[in-house]
Amino acid sequence: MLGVQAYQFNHALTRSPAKSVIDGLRAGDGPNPVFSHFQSQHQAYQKALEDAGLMVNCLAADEDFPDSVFVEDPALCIGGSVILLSPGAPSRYGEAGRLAAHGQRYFDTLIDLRPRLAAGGRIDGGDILLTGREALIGLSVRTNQAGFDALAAVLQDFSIIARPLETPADILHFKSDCGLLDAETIFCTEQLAKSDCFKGYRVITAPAGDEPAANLIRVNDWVLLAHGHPRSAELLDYHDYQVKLLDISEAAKIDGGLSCMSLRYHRQ
Ligand code: CIR
Repeated sequence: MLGVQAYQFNHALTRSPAKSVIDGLRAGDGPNPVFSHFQSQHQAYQKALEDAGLMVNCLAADEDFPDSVFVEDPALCIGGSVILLSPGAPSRYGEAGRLAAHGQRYFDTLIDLRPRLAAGGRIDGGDILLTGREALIGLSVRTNQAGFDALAAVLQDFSIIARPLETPADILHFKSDCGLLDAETIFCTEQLAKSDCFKGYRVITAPAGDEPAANLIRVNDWVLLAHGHPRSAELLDYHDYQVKLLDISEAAKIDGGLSCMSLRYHRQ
């Protein structure tokens, strides 16, 4: 299907946070991120990807889109290909178009899903978990059935079966609450674990109170985990995963996590 494991990468694409990131979308009415702290946390995040063996290319900040630092949402990578999606939040509609300009430079192939979508079709990368066996896609406030259908058809060309799931209403993105640990294992919140969507996988459940830790990313030999969740870190250590902690408190203020700040991919 991919030729490598779903957590093996040699490249990543990121985008510097814009000053407008302080206006990023958020569910609550919490404080704005502090721009300078966001920048330094983003730099540490990129360094962790490099330390895990990836070549990281960082796009210039795009002030027109406060949430554009979250590059995972307007696109999906399969091997060295990128599929431009159609983000579900109105203020983010234009983000896929901004990525299109970079497609030829950083990826082997660019596929644009947008012309293939039925009217009103929307899908965010944050709702897509590639496991190496299949694509688990959470229908959510950002991803609808038309978005799912269009992507599922494209994934067939990569011999990937897409499975639709329901994202619980209080969760922004499906992957806000889960991450892949290895080909067989998923780390997730208790709420998702109970929903039965990971039938056939080994599931490790985040301790109660550690829900934000569920959005971890496995990158080659490393598991990147949000700082501030020592019980999750211990649990993963117990299961023999090599964990690196990253402070992403500024991204978290606008509902961002670890997965959404990069597109990780594998070029031959
Ligand atoms: C948004 O609401 O779109 C951003 N403030 C956060 C996006 C986080 N993306 C993700 O979890 N995949």
